[in-house]
Amino acid sequence: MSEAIGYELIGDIAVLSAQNPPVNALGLDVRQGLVDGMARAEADGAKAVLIYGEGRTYFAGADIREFGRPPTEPLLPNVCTRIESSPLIVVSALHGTALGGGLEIALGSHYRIAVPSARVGLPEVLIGVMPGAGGSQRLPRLIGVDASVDIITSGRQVGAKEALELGILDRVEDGAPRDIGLAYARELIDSGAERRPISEMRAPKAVDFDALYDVVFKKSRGMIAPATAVRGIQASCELPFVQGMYRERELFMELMASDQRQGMIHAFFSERAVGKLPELKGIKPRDLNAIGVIGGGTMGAGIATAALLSGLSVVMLEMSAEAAEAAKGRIEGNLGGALKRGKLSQAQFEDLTTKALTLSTNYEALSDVDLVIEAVFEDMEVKKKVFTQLDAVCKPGAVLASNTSYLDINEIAACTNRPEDVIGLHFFSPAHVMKLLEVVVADATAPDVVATGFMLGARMRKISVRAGVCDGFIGNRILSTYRTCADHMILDGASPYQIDKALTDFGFAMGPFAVADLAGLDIGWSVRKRKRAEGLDPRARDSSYADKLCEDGHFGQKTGKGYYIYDAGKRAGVPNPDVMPMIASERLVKGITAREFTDEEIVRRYMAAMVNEAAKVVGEGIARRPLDVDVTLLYGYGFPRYRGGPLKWADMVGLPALLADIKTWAEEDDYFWQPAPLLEQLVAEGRTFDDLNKEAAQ
Ligand code: 3H9
Repeated sequence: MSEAIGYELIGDIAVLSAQNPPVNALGLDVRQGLVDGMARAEADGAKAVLIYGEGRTYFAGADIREFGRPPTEPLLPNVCTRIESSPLIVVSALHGTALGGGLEIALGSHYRIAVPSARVGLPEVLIGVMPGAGGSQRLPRLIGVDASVDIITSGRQVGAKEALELGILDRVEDGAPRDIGLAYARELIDSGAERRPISEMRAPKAVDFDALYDVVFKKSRGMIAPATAVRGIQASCELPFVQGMYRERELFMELMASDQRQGMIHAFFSERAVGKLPELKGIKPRDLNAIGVIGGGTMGAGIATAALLSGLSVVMLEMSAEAAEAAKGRIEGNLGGALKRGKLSQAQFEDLTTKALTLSTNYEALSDVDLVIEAVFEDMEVKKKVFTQLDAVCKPGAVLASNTSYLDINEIAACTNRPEDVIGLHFFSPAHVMKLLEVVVADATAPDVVATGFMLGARMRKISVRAGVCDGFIGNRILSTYRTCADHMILDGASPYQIDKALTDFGFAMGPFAVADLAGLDIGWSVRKRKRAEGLDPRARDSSYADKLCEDGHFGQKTGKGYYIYDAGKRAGVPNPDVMPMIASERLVKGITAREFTDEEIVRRYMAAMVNEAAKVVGEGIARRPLDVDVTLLYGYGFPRYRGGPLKWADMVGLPALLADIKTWAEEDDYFWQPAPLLEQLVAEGRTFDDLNKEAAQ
């Protein structure tokens, strides 16, 4: 028998225990072990079989590292059928997360018991596929179509209590999974219970599946797996079980062959890989209990909120008592949201806002904190003043962090006597909601300071990405390039509205102009002014129509007007009629005759600009690996997850075609479209960005 499944015979109960850490994924050894274990139990004359998982969980699903390789027997659907068709009573005892193929093994069992903390689910759509081992056929037979559609198309995890109410579980009990499972199996044998194969249950009642498909398709914003899963559920109503299984397999294999599956699995592994940096191996982070936040605007208040929610105490420093009170109000507003959603109790809310949060207007209040994050005005001189004061008051070993989104951390560090303690921690607004944290490592930053940055991110449940120092780090540097590309297309004839539409159709959560309105047009304006003051390259195409909006006091959503006009209380706007005339007059001044753009050309140019800059970011070592760029864009910039990230997307469309486009466009503008040396190198060597990810993992 395979070592991944342990076997014991306890009286007349055979016990199969999964032993495949960390999550008992159903790889080949585990599948073979289950099949062998069932045969052995039957040969040993057992009356019942108990299946449970050793370690932290029951099976968390198929081994997704095997996806994309040729399937190897025994296939998971057959394993589930083998378990179900056994003449013995089969009980599964669940703990941890019984997900995907894991829940499908449990559904192949005749009875299911779980500990109260267990969660179950069929999250396959979140990695671009659908249940492929009978989940779409057995679950609807067990709990009906509506609940199955909800669980399968959302991929959500269902707590034990709800799973019991729905009928997915038969029993929920405290105790070790092995103990409660054995007791349940004993009770079933003693009471003369029968086998209870779900495949023999009556087919569920059908609904209007075409209408349901349309609803799910629309809701999934370009993701194909959820709607495809609806067709699988439909088969459970319309076909006998065995044919339904064939249909499920067919649909599953279609999704398995899709780029979306590749993209989503890349995203899954990349978001787990970003924190694994060889340079941090064995490095112990510094102690972290209390932090200081300087500046209580939207960003600072968001950071303070995230820190409080992660159990840190916070000293909020502001310029005046009124500003400090206003900051407290913002933090209370943010925490109020968590209170409303039931994530915090009233008592916890009181504790966080009174005991854990201290307001101050005096730098001395920061003398004892372990880490300070400044979130003051984005201006180098202002930042330097802040860091000079921090250097004077903070205790030795305190981490001094800037939340700057563009400025040079080396220059900031140089104004202190402890540059090794200085780091960039770039949060995204609203900082208590957005998952991304760029940990910006300056030349002198000590490794344990970097490790502390990653630890802070982990405590705040963020996805932290290491970035090097350059204008805008990983995310904003790439953003400013693809945004510039959009501005060029506007000068040449496209409209902001066509561009936003083309890109939301591509899958972005929002188009760049709607994003600019949300972030505040003053941000881009100040960056443009700074860059112009630093001196633009004479070959760079500059555009000024957006400045006009700002000069007129229109900063986007916060002033009710930007590229769009926003009615009070509404998040979606309608096109601002002043914008196109502003663009037209700039074209006139520049002597540009507007031309037509197709949506396809818009996407091709925008994406090529993004990929080209991303390749420069990787080539220069600002991002350690292509996957760091992908995760940054996925979590901070609304890049569609099902496309994996810009560099995964680039690999899938093919690097030679992208480079050829860039070279063609360089004939009209050889300054903007300078091919990234790394892109040229990969094309010349016939390699991909993913090859670089793999090399870095070795
Ligand atoms: C499926 O079942 C298809 C079937 O219907 C049909 C098939 C024919 N495979 O997330 P963590 C690794 S599709 C391989 O850090 P947590 C993970 O990469 C599958 N590896 O821990 C990490 O490795 P490392 C349906 C997996 O406690 C380590 O385990 N199931 C798998 O925060 C720890 O993971 C899913 O989609 C896997 N399936 O969260 C579940 N899962 O240490 C996907 C995890 O080297 N998994 N690993 O970085 C999850 O949602 C979370 O991992 C889980 C644990 C909730 C289980």
